[in-house]
Amino acid sequence: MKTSPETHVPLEGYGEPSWEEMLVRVRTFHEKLRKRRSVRHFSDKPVIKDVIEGCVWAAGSAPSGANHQPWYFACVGSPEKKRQIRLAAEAEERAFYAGKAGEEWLDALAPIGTDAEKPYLETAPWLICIFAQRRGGVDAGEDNKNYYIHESVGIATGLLIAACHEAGLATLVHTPNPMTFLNEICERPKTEKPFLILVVGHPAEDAVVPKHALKKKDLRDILGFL
Ligand code: IYR
Repeated sequence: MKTSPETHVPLEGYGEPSWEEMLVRVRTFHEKLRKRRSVRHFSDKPVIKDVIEGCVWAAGSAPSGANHQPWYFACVGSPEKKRQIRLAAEAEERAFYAGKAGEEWLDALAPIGTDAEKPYLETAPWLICIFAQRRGGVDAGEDNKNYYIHESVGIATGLLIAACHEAGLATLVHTPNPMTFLNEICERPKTEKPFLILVVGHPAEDAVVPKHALKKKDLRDILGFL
C-alpha cells in the first residue's frame, strides 16, 4: 500500500467504542431496521424536497468502484411524469402478469398479492429513479470507464432505503422490466441504465403488508463463522 501526505489524510470519525457499547449500538440499529417494510399503499401527503435531498446525499456517501460513484438519482415529483411512469410501468407489468413471468415466478409472488395495477406510482409524492452509469468519473464531465457498477449502485440504493427509513418514510423497490422508458421520462442519456425505482412517501393510513414477508431467515441460515 503506497501512501503519502500528498495523496492521503488521517482517518477520522471512528473512535473505539467498548464491546458493550458496540452491542447496544448494533442492536438498536437492527431494531430500527427490522421495522422497515416494503409498502404498497401510499398516502398522497407531500414530503419536502429537502428530506429527499438529504436521503440521496446519504446514499451518495456509499463506497463505489474506484470512487467513481456511478449513480444518478432522478427524483420525480411532477404529477405528469409520475403518470407517464405509471402508464409505462403498468404496460410492462400487464405482459409480466399475463404470462411473461412464467408460472414459478407468479407462484412466488402470489402470497404478496401484487398485480399489474400500480396506483402508488402516482399516489406517492416521490419516485426516485436510480440510474447506473457505464462511464463517468468523480468529477462532472469525466468520461472514464466505471467499475463494479451494479455492486456500487446496489450498495448506494441500500443506504438510500436505510436513510428514507431513518427519516420516517416508507419505501418500495419497484422494478418494471424492461425500464428503458425511464431514460426519456427522466431526461437521462442512453448510456445510463435504469437500475430501479424507489417509491418514497408516507404510508396510507389503512396500509397493509403481506404476512409472508414478515418472516426473515433465521440467523443460523444466513451466517457462518469460519
Ligand atoms: N415487478 C413486478 C413483479 C414483482 C417481482 C418481484 I421478484 C417482487 O418481489 C414483487 C413484484 C411488480 O412490481 O409487480
